[in-house]
Amino acid sequence: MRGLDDLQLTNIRLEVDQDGIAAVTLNRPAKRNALDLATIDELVDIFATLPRAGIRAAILRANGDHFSAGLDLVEHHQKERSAADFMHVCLRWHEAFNKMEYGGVPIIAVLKGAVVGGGLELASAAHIRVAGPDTYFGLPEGQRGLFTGGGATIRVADLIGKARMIDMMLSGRLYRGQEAVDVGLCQYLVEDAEAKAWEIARAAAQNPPLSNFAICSAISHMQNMSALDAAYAEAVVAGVVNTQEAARERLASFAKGTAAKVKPTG
Ligand code: 1HE
Repeated sequence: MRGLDDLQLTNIRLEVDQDGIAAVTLNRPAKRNALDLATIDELVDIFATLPRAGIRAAILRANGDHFSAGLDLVEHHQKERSAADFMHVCLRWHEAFNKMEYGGVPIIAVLKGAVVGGGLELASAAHIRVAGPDTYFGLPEGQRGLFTGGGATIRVADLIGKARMIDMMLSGRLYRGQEAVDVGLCQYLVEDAEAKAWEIARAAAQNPPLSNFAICSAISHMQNMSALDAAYAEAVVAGVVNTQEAARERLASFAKGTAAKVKPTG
């Protein structure tokens, strides 16, 4: 099985720190981190590998002033793709983003500048979105004569509801600031998004990996099920997770009164 050291990366940088937290950095700032097929291939490889490499959490960040300008429009234009060609491109995007959403490793996205089109589709496959003050969100597909192909109809509609998504696509409406938080495009709006994302990742990395695996895969799977099947699956997952050794140790500590209490600080 291929490991992190076997990955061939050009458009994305990957670093792992001593706590097992991976920093995944989009690294095409001259092209505003537009997502060409090579970048999508690298995302597939990275997010297929992280879960089995013992990674505790991942930060998804970008070099330059913008998180991502979405689909590489120049590549798409130059390749003169057929409908079948582009369908296969989209399937590859889905492969990458599904590996992120269902992989079981917590992914925290650090957002700045443009988070538009496919860039928003990428951000919405992360589990937590942290935005800096200059972040803005858009779905300019309509203006470009395009349609979303990287899962926005599922994930962005899930975050903000279909009426807002349709408005963004028809009118070109951009969201930023507190309004972006209020509608659900991001959960945090902070001065230093990078620092906040690391703080969240370090907190998440303290949880037992099996708990994080369930949180970062089971909830998404269960949303695709009927309530009856989801309740069944939840019971099965809880059966496995809630009887793990790490849970026994933590509950023993709680029973002794030595575990941290759940109370607001400050
Ligand atoms: C690109 C792309 C791109 C920039 N594909 N090359 N996405 C969009 O419609 C957004 C298109 N981009 C923009 O509106 C602007 O570039 C930004 C607001 C993001 C940034 O503006 P700015 O002034 O900082 O940069 P720039 O001068 O526009 O671009 C710098 C370079 O990046 C330039 O290349 P250069 O070789 O001439 O220097 C641009 O061509 C290049 N660049 N964005 C390719 N997107 C699965 S379906 C998903 C459908 C979608 O994602 S639709 C949304 C597409």
